Amino acid sequence: MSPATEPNNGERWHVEPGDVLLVTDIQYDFLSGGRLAVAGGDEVIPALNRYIDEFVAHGQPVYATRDWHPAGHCSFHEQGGSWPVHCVAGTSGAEFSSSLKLPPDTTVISKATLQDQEAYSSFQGTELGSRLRAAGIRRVFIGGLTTDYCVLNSVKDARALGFEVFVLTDAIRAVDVRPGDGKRAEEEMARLGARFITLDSLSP
Ligand code: VGL
Ligand code: ZN
Repeated sequence: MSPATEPNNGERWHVEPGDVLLVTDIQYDFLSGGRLAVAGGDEVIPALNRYIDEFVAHGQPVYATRDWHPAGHCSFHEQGGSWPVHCVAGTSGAEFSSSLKLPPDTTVISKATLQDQEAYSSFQGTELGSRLRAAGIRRVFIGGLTTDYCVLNSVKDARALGFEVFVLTDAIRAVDVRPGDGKRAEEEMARLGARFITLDSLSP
């Protein structure tokens, strides 16, 4: 890891008013046995559950995004896209993992819902940005799947919208279609001003 993506730089962090936790795409199709299984994807769930506990304990909101494609979405191989069929709205593969302990008042954001448009960012074509603004959010803490697609593109948009961004290094995994994609995504997020944190540096 290059210095900029080294977690924490010795800094501690804690949850404050104005913070949101953005849990990205913890859906069966991205997990082991799924149609677009991400290596190590399941490993982020226990970490995310601990982040969730921390945000709930501080009364701060949790948002969960889901890839939510129509059948025949343009991103599928059959349509000339890059991916196997995955996360088709309403199917079991698109459901959140039952191991993920989302609070009852979680706000769910569905993305990439239009047939002819790929949308890796959770902000693209959704109400996420306006909802976070309306809720007075200043800092976005993002974890989940996948580092090199949804997390990267969501971080880009969050930074462009003026949010501070913290990437949960111990709760993300990459698809790595090309080896090193995840690492390069982390470097790009660092260039954009995102900071990298882990549970280890949570203030006691
Ligand atoms: C994603 C691959 C295909 C993502 C979505 O949300 O990261 N990756 N579709
Ligand atoms: Zn997708």
